[in-house]
Amino acid sequence: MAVRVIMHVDFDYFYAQCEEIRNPIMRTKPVCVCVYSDRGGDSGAIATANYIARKYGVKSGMPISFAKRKLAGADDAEFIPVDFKYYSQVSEESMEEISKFADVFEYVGRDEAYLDVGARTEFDFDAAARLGQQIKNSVRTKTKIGCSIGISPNRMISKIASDYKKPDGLTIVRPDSVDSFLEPLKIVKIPGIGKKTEQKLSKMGLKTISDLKSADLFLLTKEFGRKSGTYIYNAARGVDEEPVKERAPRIQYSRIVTLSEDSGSYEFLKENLTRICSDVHGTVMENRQMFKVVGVQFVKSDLSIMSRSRTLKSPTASAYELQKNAEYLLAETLKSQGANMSVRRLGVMVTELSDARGQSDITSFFKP
Ligand code: DGT
Ligand code: CA
Ligand code: CA
Repeated sequence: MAVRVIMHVDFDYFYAQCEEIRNPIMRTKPVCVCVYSDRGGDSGAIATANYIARKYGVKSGMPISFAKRKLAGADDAEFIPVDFKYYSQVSEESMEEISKFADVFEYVGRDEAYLDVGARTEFDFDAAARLGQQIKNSVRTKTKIGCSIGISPNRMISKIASDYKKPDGLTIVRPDSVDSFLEPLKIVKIPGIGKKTEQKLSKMGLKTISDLKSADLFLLTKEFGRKSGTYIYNAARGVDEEPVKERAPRIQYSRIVTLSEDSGSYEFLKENLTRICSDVHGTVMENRQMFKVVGVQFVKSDLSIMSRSRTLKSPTASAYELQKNAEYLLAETLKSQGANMSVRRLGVMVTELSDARGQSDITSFFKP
């Protein structure tokens, strides 16, 4: 494959930085953005913290009470509840600006994106470095957001590079310095390699990417299966052929189907609703999102349209919550419409999306 120039942009301490932008006095203090659970008090977890709070040892996913203990010595520390709506606005505006600089723009989540910039930089890494700086400047001018950027011949290395020097980083890994960049890094820096895989590799005596290169493909596929083994083997060698795929930010997921017959029967509609919910939930999972609003849409026999929605107490990724709320909306609608409800098409949508990536430890706080 010909050389490519791929950029990964990641906003620094995103939610906490948004809070600093809204209220600049926060810039001088430790700031923790908290997801409070509905159990009250300090129960809940830290979504993220600014770099001042991180110096005290505060980390994403940490219980709030734990972070308060870490910050016991800082009486100016701020604990702010999450405001997903506001962060989404900041994200949308910033992403819109960034996307202007890409040949292909792939939105990944609220605070990150991949850009293929090969054509516009004529495959020149010096030009790409200047473009990276230009992007950082124009996002900062437009929304005040500071970000870190990694530039390399592929997605995997660029993702590692954007995290290499944070905050406000710009790291360029030219094709001829891929090996020297990767080799000293800890294996866990490879995207997709979690703590468990790291531990297993560590037991095999493999700690750095350089160590990992000594493991042959056969051993790795035996240990981790064909797919993961091959991925790990290639990753160690800086090989990743995955293209950047055009993808814009999503604001909702929905699916609507035409029923096998027009109907006003709760049982019949519920059966269909279950199937649609399961489809929508699958898409939400694939994209690793959570939702805060569930909606049900009806196209009636006379082709008039009706929709009802419910806002949940907190974002969730739960299939059960989706189903339960959709059923509630269906029952309510049938009740309010009485006998004259005849449905031709039925749909389910979820919106107010948020990123669920790397948040398995925190989703438990969203559940009763
Ligand atoms: P950094 O390291 O400067 O990029 O810091 P962040 O906070 O931007 O970290 P990143 O990129 O891993 O995550 C982006 C946003 O996603 C972050 O601002 C808040 C959210 N997030 C990250 N980890 C967690 C978590 O464990 N729980 C929750 N609720 N949100 C998280
Ligand atoms: Ca980030
Ligand atoms: Ca990120």
